Amino acid sequence: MTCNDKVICLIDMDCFFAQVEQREKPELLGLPVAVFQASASRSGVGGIIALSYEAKNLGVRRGMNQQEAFAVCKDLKPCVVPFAEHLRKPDIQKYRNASKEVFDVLQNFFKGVVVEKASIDEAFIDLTPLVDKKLHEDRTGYLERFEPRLGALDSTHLADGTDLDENYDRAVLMKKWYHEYCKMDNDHLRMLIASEMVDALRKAILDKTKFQCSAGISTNKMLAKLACARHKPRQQTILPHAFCMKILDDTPIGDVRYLGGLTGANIREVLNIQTMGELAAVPFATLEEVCPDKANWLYRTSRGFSDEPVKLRHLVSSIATSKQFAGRSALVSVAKVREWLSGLAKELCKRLNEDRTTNRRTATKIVLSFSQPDRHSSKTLPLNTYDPTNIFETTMAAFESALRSEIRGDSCPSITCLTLSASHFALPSLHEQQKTMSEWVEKRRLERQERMMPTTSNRNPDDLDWEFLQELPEDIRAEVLHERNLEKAKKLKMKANVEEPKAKAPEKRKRKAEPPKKEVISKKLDTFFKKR
Ligand code: DCP
Repeated sequence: MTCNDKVICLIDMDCFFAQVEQREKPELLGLPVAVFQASASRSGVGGIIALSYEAKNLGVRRGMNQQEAFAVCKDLKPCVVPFAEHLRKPDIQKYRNASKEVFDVLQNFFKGVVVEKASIDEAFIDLTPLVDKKLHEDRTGYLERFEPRLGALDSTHLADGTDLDENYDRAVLMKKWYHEYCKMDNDHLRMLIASEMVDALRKAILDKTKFQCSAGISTNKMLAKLACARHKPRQQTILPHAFCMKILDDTPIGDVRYLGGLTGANIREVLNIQTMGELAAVPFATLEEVCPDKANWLYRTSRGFSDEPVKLRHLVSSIATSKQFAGRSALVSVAKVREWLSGLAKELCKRLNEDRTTNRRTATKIVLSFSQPDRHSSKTLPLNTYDPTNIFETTMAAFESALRSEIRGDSCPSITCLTLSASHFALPSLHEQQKTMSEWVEKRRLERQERMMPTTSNRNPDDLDWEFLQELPEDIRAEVLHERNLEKAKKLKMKANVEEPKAKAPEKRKRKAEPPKKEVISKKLDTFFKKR
């Protein structure tokens, strides 16, 4: 049983949506803030989806409605997720944009590591290569240099099982661990090296986005997640593999990655156990009997082993819009389904277009899913256009076709959920890439020209538009600059020739040496597009 030689970190933003609201309205910083879901009900406000730690500490809980929340905390500051443009359903684009800011930092902070987007506010990072490089470069030097810095890791905790005790002293435990384990054992030292890196990363996230986060550092994703949850917010926790049984022993089965749902509930019920420690005590033969397809995985997981790699992923693999119609709000008429599906298609297209602009990719499949009280159905269709009318008509036809025998006039069977999900992204065709780039370059050029209009008279006509230049792809920029330098050199040479009595006619040379600036740029752009 190997695979505990990795160094994996989980970054989890603290009370993410609440932080986004607090950054937008700084007067809410340090106060109990609750983010409520928008709701189509009369009040327009649904349950709580995120809470600042001040609100959590006062006893407000996720899922509470307004009345329940204010009964617990009368000073609660409510924020409500806005409705989408085309539908009376919540629009979380603001939080997605904030998430992108965080992921931009995550992707660029370390060189040569794999970052996996796990959710809107969580990422796994495989730090193994960076940590091993540091360890093997100069182990002794690292330890000598590190010692005075131990105190600086003031938000780092060690999960050894005593870290949740009442008399837990973070600094004392860290110091003891450093002297008794890190100095002697590379498995522990690697965790320490990683914790310095993660500390720096968290500071960079705060610096660039103003958002606070927590982190877990361990030998696999499952343990990193458990570690992260132990000390929140604004903290990071190390869980060396040697201590993982001390943690797993008391960990409820449902707290473990992939065991929070039905699988975990079944295991608890069938084996009549509650914790990972109890699961580890179940003989393999029994696991094989009750859960043959997962026995091996359960056996290893309960002992803190997991091979699940950190996958290179920073883009979502599908984009979906969905709406639930619970209880009496279930849709029972074709007209209502049409209305909602049309709104969902518009909303989906808006997001797909944004995604195409940002990520330069196009979805090629769309799945229509709908739920009825007793069943769930879905239909996968090709996606050839981002036109909302076309998507609506295609998916509506699929819906009507699937329920053909049950639809009577305008009445249809009760629908409790409608979802449109686009996936199977492809990179744009070469032709499309060239078209988009040309359009973009032309648009930017016109914008710049417009902005420069009033001041053109003050400008040296030989000047390049530096702002515009900065936005060009790097290779074109280099070529344009090179061309400009050549021009300058020619001009200087020409000037020298004019001053020399034996120089040739300057007029003729001048015309040859000074091609109009725009021609030079567009020639280079043409070459660029041909190359692509
Ligand atoms: N979220 C949501 N609906 C839920 C759960 C979460 O819309 N049922 C949103 C709001 C959260 C964000 O996702 O801010 C991230 O969820 P987390 O579970 O990571 O919780 P928080 O970041 O809010 O808090 P914590 O600091 O405990 O991670």
